[in-house]
Amino acid sequence: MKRFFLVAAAALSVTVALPAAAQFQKPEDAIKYRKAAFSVMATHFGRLGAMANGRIPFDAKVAAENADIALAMSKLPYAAFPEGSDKGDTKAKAEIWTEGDKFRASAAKMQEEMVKLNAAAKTGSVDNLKAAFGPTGAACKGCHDAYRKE
Ligand code: ASC
Repeated sequence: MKRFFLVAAAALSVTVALPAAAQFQKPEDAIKYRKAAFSVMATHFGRLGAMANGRIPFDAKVAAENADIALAMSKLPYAAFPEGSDKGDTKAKAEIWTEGDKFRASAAKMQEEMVKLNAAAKTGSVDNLKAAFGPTGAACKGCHDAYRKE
């Protein structure tokens, strides 16, 4: 039994360590996956924005919950840009693959801002949330302007 678990654990670690492209059977699977992650991120980021902008009342617990989901989603999309996934139902620009380092830096910037936004949301202060929301949105926009087609 112990041996079974060791083998299962080893198999799992191999799966996790596979390169991003190998995790998707087809380019359209990667496209669907990254769009889903961005969509969930946008939904929960948007709820934080509604609180930051006073469109809905600030609630510290709700802010923390939304910030956790947005943060978790921010980590997911970038394993889902394998070569060949520039074609199909996607607005991804070719530059994602021709200037990969810049693209990844732009993604990392958003992820850093999302960590700060998460921390801000958890202070329980709407002013902290407001201060962190703008830079995070700017990081989203920076990547969209450079790497997303209209
Ligand atoms: C959002 C959302 C984005 C970003 C971006 C910021 O709420 O869904 O993609 O903010 O529009 O400019």
